[in-house]
Parts: sequence; structure tokens; C-alpha cells
Amino acid sequence: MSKKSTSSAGRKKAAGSAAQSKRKPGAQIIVDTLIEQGVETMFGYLGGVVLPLFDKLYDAPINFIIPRHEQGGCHMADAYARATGKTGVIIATSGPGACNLVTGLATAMMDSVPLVALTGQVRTALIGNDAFQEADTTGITRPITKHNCIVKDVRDLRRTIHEAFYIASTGRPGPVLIDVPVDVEVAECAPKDDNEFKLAGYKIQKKGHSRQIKAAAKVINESKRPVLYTGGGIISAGASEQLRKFADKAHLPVTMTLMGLGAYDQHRDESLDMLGMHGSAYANYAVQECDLLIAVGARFDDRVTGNVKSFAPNAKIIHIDIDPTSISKNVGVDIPVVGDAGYILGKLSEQIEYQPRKEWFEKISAWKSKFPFRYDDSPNSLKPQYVIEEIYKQTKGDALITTGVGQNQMWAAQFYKFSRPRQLITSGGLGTMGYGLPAAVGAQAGQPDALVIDVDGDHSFNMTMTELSTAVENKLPIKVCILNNGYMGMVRQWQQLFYNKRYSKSYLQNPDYEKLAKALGAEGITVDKKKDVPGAVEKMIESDGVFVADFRVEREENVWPMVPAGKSLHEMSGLDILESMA
Ligand SMILES: Cc1ncc(C[n+]2csc(CCOP(=O)(O)OP(=O)(O)O)c2C)c(N)n1
Ligand SMILES: [Mg+2]
Repeated sequence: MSKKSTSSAGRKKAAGSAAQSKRKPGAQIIVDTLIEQGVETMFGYLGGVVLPLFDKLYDAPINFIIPRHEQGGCHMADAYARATGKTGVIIATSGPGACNLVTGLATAMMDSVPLVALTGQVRTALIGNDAFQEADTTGITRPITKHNCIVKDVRDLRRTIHEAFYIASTGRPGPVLIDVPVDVEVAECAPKDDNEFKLAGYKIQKKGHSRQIKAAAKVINESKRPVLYTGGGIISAGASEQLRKFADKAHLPVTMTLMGLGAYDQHRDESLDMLGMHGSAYANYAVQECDLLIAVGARFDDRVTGNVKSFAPNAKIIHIDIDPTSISKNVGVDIPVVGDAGYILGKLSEQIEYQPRKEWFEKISAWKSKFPFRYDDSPNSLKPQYVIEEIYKQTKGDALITTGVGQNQMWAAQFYKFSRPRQLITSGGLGTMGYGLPAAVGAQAGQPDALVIDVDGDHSFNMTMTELSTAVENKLPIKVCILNNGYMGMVRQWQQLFYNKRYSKSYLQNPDYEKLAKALGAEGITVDKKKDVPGAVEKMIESDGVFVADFRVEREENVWPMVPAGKSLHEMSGLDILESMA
């Protein structure tokens, strides 16, 4: 990036407007700059050193949502960003407030979510003195933010906030934290109309190298058994349409990572659904047997690759990504193309030809019919997969789904078919239990007309359930489906398979969720029979308010298939079990 700002918001407000030449306190500058950035909804929690800022927020035309815990607020801002494509904003006070953001920032960092966090800090003169509620926020959050800084001079405030939005939302997106000592919120200056960014080392390569693009097109045209492996980068780049056109034109099967679900319509024949540890057998086999793997906006995470040494052993690999540091990080690639996914897929589409690849597609379709996702659907037991299928059926595949972490998350990924980007909001990289509920709140704030359903695990829900109050208070009519197996189910599955069924500490007593929901002002229902599931789902969908459905599901159900840690993608366990259900 050149030193000149390319941020439209930065440019828009330049040119010496009267508003910018009047002296005002830092707190007002923060609010004005957020409004310049187009912030309409934000999240945050109060505390001593952010009081000057909250005083200015009192009159600001911003929809402000207060969570019950800063972690919840950070997940809300993150999911708001994932649901809208805008940058989420979260405010917290110094010390405990800022520390409570840690899990949320790390979650956003791992999943490349654009977020700006503003934290209050103790007075500049007190920094380093173990002052009341002092924590080294920039130190603590350095490895879990894309960028962070402390502003010690009020004259730097406006530019720094514009820079934060720019950094958070460009290139590979991520969270940016700005720490503001309370005396800087109070100090006054006339915010300069300077839109000069001071970001010398921050450069984004958008267009990719034309020679690399040409080389990629050549191998795609020559490939007999290609697989397109797509990740969350397609969604953050807004490149789903270009992906579909590219895949159609070259005639390619498409698999998605957990983060990529929704980037390509799973109802299409060419969809191989999710790959990886709990991915489809057909995606995993296809990757292991392909002669060309085209990775776009994906980072070869270990949950996707299994044993990297034997990952896609027969394939040439093309890797298209905006982040040069992710190229050949985990798996060596043959043709790297650094740039914007949409732009590069568009360029590639000009240079590729349709190939029938009949034998390859026949092989894939045989795997698909032999190993679909399935479960033993006996009439007497309430299976978690059945609950998700019923939700899918009754919502006609159109709901926005958030999840907890564990089996619930994997079943949501396997049994709900996603057709549009930003339809699944889940913590992929960090795998943060407790994400689902606050994420539903943030997503609903960002997409008020969507039917937002949190498919959650009981213990994931337990971690942040207090945010039900936030949903009720703000009239955000989210639905929560708890797949209540009593266990930390995914942990129990590992204990069953790898620790000789010694279920050490993975069972906890749960509250009565229906009563809990009612106590917090939501509706609630308990379902313990399979035959009651359709009625309960219907009631939930028809409800206008916040609704919690507690599905007491089969307790020892497992997620299949499964690539055990350290194994190769084709060495899946559970295929015999899936086959026996045919
Ligand atoms: C904050 C956090 N702590 C611990 C874990 C480790 N972990 C992964 S899945 C899981 C169990 C999840 O239980 P539950 O939410 O009930 O989901 P289930 O697997 O039963 O569907 C645990 C403890 C985690 N991912 N996140
Ligand atoms: Mg559970």
C-alpha cells in the first residue's frame, strides 16, 4: 500500500471539514471516527477507564449491544462481521475487561475475521506501575491480533483508528486492537484531516503474477483428476460467484473446509462437501487420488490434511491465496499464486477449457453412493443427526447456522447443506466452545431478517449461556438447539476410541435448559422422544422470540467418518459402520 490512504472512509472525510478543525476530546474523536467508518452496530462493556468514551456514545447514532461478558461481546462482534462482511467493533475496559477479550480475539485471528477492538487503559503516567485494573493489553494480545498498538497522543487517534479498520479488513483479514489510556480519551485536539497512513511495510498483492496464472491454467487444462479445495478465503474475498463460474467452466469437483462451507452450493452435483478429519469419504478419497489439487483461500490446516507427508500424494498443487505467508507453510506447493481469490479465479477462467473428465466423475459418484453421510436412524432413539436433518428440512436449507464446538459442530457441517456464503458461522481454527450462542446474537444483529439458529453442544452452551439475556434484551429472536448428550461428546468419543472407554471427567450435570431459558425471558422446550422433534422444530421456527430447544439426544453417538490424528486422509475409521447402515 502506498502511504496515501486508500480507505474510502479515510478519504471521504479529508479536505478540512469544519467538524475536523474544532477541538474535541479523544473520546469524541473515537466516536466520530467510528461513524466515519460507517459503524452502525457495535458491542462493548463498561468500566472506569472507558467512561469518557461511553459518555460520548450516549448520544451517538450507533446501535450498541452490551453482552454479559466481554468474551461474549467479542464473539458477537466477530459473528456480526462474518454475517455482514463489515468490520466488527468491540469495546472493553482495561485489565479484566481487556483480558476477557483474549479468547474472542484469538478466535477471530484464527478464522481471519475483520474486527477492531478498542480497549481502555490506565492513565499514561501510571502505565507500568501495577495500577488498579492495569494489564499489558498490547503485550497480551500481540500474538492473537493481526496488529495492535497503544495511542499515547490524542493527535494520533483518528488516523490510528482509520488504519485499524484498513488493516483489519484488507489482505487476509484479522482483528486489530487499539489501546487508549484514559487521559488520551480526555485530552483535546483538533483532529487533523490528514489521511496519510503510516503503514510502510503493509502491502497487499491483489492481482497475482500473470506467469503463475498462465502456468496454473495450463496444468488445469491438462489434469485428468483435479480437485478444487476451497476455504474461508473465498467467503472473505466475496468470490463465491467467481468460484462457481470457474468450477463450471473447467468442470471441477469442489470440496470445502469447515470455514469454506457455503462458498459453493452443496446441492450441486460437483460438490464433494467438507473434507478433512470428519469430512466426507468421497472428498477425502478424491483428494488422495487427484492428480491436481487447486487450493483457493485455504491454508492446509492439520484438521484438513491429516498426515501432511501423505497428503494428496499424486497431485501437483496450485495454491491461490492473498496471504503470502500461508504459501508452502504446511504443504509444499508447485504453483503459488498470491492475490485476491475473485480476481485470480476470473483471470484463470479466461484461460481454461471445459474437460468432460468422465472417468473421474464416475469414480467420485461411486464413492458418493457408497459412503454418504448417514446414521442409524432407529425409531426408538433420538439421534442428533436427525435433529439437524429436521431443522434443515423445515428451514428449507435457508437458515443461518452458528455452532458450538465438538460433535454438534461436525454434525451441523455434515447434515445441513449450505448454499450461500456467510450461512454457517462457526469457530474453525481455534475451536472455541461457547462461540455458538454469542455468535448467533451477533449474526442476528447483522442480519435482522435471517432465521438464525445456534446448533449447540450442551457443554459449549454452558460456557456462555448468560448471553441469552443479551438476546432477550435486544429482541434478537435467535433459536438455540442444544444437542444435549450430557457429555463433552467429542472428548468422550476420543476417550472411547483411544483411551479404552475411560470417560474421565467428560460428563457434567446440566441445568434444566427449558427452565433456564424461561428464567432469562426466553421460551423453552424439552424434547426427549424422536416423534416430538418435528413439532418442536416447527414451534421453534414459528416463535417470534428467543427460543431454546433442549434435545435430549442419544448419549454415545459418534461422528463418522473420522481420520484419526496422524493418519492419512484415506485412512478413515468408521466406513464399515457407515456401510453397515446402508
Ligand atoms: C473453550 C474450550 N475448552 C475446551 C475445548 C476442548 N473440547 C473440544 S470439544 C469438547 C466437548 C464439547 O462438548 P459439547 O459442547 O457438549 O459438544 P458435543 O461434542 O457433546 O456435541 C471439548 C471439551 C474447546 N474446544 N474449547
Ligand atoms: Mg455434549
